[in-house]
Amino acid sequence: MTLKIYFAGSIRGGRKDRETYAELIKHISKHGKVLTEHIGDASITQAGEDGSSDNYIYNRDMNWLEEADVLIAEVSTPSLGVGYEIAKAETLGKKILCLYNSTKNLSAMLNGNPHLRIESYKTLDEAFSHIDNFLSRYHSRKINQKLY
Ligand code: 6K6
Repeated sequence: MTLKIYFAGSIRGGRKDRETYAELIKHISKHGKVLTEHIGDASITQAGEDGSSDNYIYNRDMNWLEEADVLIAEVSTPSLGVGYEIAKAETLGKKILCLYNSTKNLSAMLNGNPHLRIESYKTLDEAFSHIDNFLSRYHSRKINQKLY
């Protein structure tokens, strides 16, 4: 069964980490289906407009979040939407990995939450290792669920 991954990254919170999101999404795609590949697109600006209404985006993204097996959020750039998605995913019982650049100061509301896996990185390779580690454990859990 293909793993479904919801990737969250800032849009209206600011797009300065957009290229990092694109690299992370490319790497995460080796593990399964990234439902939110567009988060890394250069065509999505901070205005975040593509003709879809905010209500359409909210409903679509919440459906994807429910469908997803795991959430991976890049949280270096503070974003209300990403914070909301993390809290929602926690309520839905999803496994959550939060990645942030080690030069940033993370909110205590994430850093202090024992239900989140939080990892900092200096290089993209370090971020990729955190992702591989997080998802490989999840793969084996899914396999066990299937067997028993
Ligand atoms: C769609 C296509 C191009 O532009 C859009 C419009 N904007 C959004 N599209 C998809 N997801 C969005 C959009 N705006 C916010 N989100 C969701 O909230 C994403 O899943 C991001 O993880 C998060 C970003 O929140 P803000 O508060 O930084 O915008």
